[in-house]
Amino acid sequence: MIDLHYWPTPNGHKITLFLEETQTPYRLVPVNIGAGDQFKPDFLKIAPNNRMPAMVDHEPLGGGAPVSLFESGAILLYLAEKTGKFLPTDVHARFDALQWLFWQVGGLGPMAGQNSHFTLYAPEKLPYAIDRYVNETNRLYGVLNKRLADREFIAGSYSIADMASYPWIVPYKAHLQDLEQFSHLKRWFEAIRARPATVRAYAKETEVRPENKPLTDEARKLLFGQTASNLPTT
Ligand SMILES: N[C@@H](CCC(=O)N[C@@H](CS)C(=O)NCC(=O)O)C(=O)O
Repeated sequence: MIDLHYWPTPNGHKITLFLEETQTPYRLVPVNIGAGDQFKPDFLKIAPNNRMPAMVDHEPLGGGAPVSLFESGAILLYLAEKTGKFLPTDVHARFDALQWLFWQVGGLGPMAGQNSHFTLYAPEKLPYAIDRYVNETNRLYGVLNKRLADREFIAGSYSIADMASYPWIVPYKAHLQDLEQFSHLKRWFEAIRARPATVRAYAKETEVRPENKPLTDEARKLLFGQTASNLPTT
């Protein structure tokens, strides 16, 4: 059985997308990041970066001790290797998919995340910061749109590269982006949204968070006031 330490955010959805596509049995362990669960000592043993998702596979291939992982890209790669699905084995196709997986975790995710921070959450609306991240998100949407001009999915067939990027396009309105300007991206987005596994993955949201309430002041402090002092020293 796999334990998925999860909260329904874009990075959390990446992993439920994979698990639902492959119908892999898993148990959701909620990590309420607005309540500070990411700082609990047991969670930090699995995820020293105090971010979810994290995963513990109690039945790794070949047996042995459980495999415990943090970072969504590492988790997707592990699951693809374990199941033999959604990542090609041919060296060219495999690294074609992996470079786009890394593009998402190093580019689209962090930039769109800062976009949301400055447009939605920052107490002051700072035009420089908003322009910087809205424009960078726009550029990245454009890169993905171009990539999808001559192929159905990012690496040809549906893969972990698509599962990593899709949840970061879902909030396109909040990112102040217009999908009509990105016709190939829009076609890809709608195709993934219609997959039964995508519908099941996004339905997991209400299992752990029946109501999506606005952030409280306490949650804001927890999420946006972090320094090294939030982490235990031992
Ligand atoms: N690079 C990480 C990013 C994970 C991440 O930023 N997770 C956020 C939610 S989307 C989180 O756990 N935030 C908790 C916090 O900020 O304390 C990954 O891809 O797994």
